[in-house]
Amino acid sequence: RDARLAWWTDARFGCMMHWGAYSALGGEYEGKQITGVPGYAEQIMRQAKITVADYKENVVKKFNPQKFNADEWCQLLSEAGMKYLVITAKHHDGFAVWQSDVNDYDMGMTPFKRDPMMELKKACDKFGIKLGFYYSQAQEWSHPYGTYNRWEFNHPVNSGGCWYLQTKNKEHALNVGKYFDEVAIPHVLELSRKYDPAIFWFDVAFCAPQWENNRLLKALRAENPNVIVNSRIGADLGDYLSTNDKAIEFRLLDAPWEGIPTTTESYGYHKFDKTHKKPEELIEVLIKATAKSGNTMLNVGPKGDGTIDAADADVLRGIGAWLKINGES
Ligand code: FUL
Repeated sequence: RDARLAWWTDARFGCMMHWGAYSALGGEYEGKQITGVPGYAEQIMRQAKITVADYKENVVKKFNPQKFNADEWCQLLSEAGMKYLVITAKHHDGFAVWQSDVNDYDMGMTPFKRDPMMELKKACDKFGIKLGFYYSQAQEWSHPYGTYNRWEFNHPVNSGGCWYLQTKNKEHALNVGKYFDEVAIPHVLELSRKYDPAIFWFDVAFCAPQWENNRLLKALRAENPNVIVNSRIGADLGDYLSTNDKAIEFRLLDAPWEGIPTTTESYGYHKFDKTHKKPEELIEVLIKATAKSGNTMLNVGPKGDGTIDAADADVLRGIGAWLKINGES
């Protein structure tokens, strides 16, 4: 584990990005603000109870980030002094933000057609930034046996609880392995082979049975023994500990850890959230975390058109300006 983590421990400062079809909504659906502040704009599908069919039709098929430019993103990250990027390859909505051979619920379904993950991989290599993927393995709203996915009215596995509640539906509980076999495992292996990511950042392990998390990790490790995995794969199997969402907590642990603060109060782009933190506040977070041997992975949510919100870019540049004078490299 120490050998795997060497570059990561050294890096200290990275960028997290939540970006997908939901980014184009920015917390609003059919003319109504759905996501509150604070809130998780990346989860608008659940919040607005959008069915999978409607999500595909009204959201995914309209996702067209025409202004996306991977070099520009990497340039900004470099200016900010960030050494790695972890971006949502797939969030809970199940939509693959790359060109996938696993199924057609991917970038091929959008008018954009390009492969943002491949473009980012190339740009990251060029700028010396390590690229990692956030992959929501344990919460998946698009597959019939995905977990925590049925808020559609009258479905027995309704929202409000993770795995232990879902076990109330026997049929669902017995078949969750199908989702892992058909989607999560092939997706993760494909991402590993195609883009050779430096990190897999998994999430909410407790929304799926631990044995399925284990099966996924085993398949990944067989394919890619050196990739770094965070703790949200469950059962202490990760290489390092992720803190709670948004928590600006400073731990003194005998284990590698990483905080995931956000520039606003949402991970995905939220057009109603104007709570951007000042660079000074985030510099303080970074200093305190570093002093306690932790990493800071600061989240920004790029917009649906592929650009990074100007207010976020200002925050990043502000941190970078300070690091240039006071940072190590
Ligand atoms: C959470 C997710 O449910 C949020 O949407 C977000 O991705 C955060 C980093 O992890 O638990």
